[in-house]
Amino acid sequence: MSLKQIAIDTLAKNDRGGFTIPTAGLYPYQWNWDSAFVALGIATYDIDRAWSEITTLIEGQWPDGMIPSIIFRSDDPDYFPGPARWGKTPGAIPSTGVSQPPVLATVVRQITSGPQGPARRAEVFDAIFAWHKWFHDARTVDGIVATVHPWETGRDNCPEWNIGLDKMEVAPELPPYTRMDNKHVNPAFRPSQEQYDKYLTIVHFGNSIGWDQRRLTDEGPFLMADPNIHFVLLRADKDLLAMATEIGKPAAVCEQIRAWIAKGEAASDYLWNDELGAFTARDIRTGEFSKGFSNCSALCFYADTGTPDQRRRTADNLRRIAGKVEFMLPSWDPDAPEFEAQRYWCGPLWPQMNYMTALGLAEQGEHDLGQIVRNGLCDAIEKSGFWECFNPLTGEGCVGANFSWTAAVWLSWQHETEQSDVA
Ligand code: 9WN
Repeated sequence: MSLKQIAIDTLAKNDRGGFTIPTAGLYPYQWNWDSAFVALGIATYDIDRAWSEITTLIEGQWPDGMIPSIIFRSDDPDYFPGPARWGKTPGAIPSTGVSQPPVLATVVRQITSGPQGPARRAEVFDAIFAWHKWFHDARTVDGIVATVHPWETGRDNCPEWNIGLDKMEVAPELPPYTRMDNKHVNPAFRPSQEQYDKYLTIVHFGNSIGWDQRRLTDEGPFLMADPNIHFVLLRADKDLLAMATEIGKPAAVCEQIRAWIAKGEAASDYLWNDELGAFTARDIRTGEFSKGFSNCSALCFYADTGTPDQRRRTADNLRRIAGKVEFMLPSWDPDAPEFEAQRYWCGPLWPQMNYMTALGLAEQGEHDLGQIVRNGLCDAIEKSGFWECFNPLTGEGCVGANFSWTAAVWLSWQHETEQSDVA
């Protein structure tokens, strides 16, 4: 059977009726940015089903505009922390109390180029605008978009977060819990117990303040700036502005988005770690930078931001790293001490990150590097199949098998190749 057919079958098996789970067992719910990438893949063969991935995600939106990281349509004992641990949340459907990188606007713009495009863009525009507004209001500190939880960044145990986590205490009153992730997959691939205690401490705090998002940002135990959220949001704001213009939104709406973009462009510099020649995470309370190049550092190309010198040094880092691994792009710098080739965000390459990085590099004329990043993922998939992430030294699959976003990215690239062959 072709990889294309296996990818389509993988997505069909993970379909739960209008939305798709990342993989059975380990992740039994709808995740935010997973669904956006899934829509990108399904749109290559069934645009109506792709669209429902987006509308079901939006059904989980909170009254304040936030779209949460996980929508809990059921209570599945396979996953922890589930709805009971997150407590009462204000959306129509139980959910987590944090968000995830907002790739939705970019995906919506990309998959709605057909005849139904303008109507579909108009259908979801206000919801996505409200979500971006939430990032710019409730999650912004002094012009910098912040993050309050490593889970919100989508890059759970990346060593970038250690600066913020090291300063945290585990809440003494933290109720006991049993992890489920380690029952599904090899614990050597997953975050440590201490990290989990701290993740749960932030959840405990959020719950104790009734998930007041402004207070969570200002008073929460963890406050860092994430290049992933920053670049993804900046790119998404640009795509939102393009859609606002195309569908004729009022001038005030376009002006608001332009102001967010200007603020975002100015904030890129805040994340520039001159010592490393890379965009890295930063602790907002102390100003301390993280100490490694990650797989979101080069998303400056995807967001079309940064100075020529910052982009040149970023590209130099990519070339250095390409000389260290067989399969680009590792989630953490192989020259940094905390690099671990198999442990989740400490080294493995991640399909959706390669997708965005390769796209940005190609768009900005860095074709050779873009191809290297694209080939890294394609080679790993051809060798091992549709895994959640891959060991960048060997190409072996890590963590969850039969993974939705891996199948979706593969389909999206296959489709692109087929289109260019026809042209
Ligand atoms: C917590 C579903 C999600 C991805 C994240 C990835 C992982 C969850 C976990 O799985 O996070 O949200 O339990 O580890 O880090 O990016 O969206 O695929």
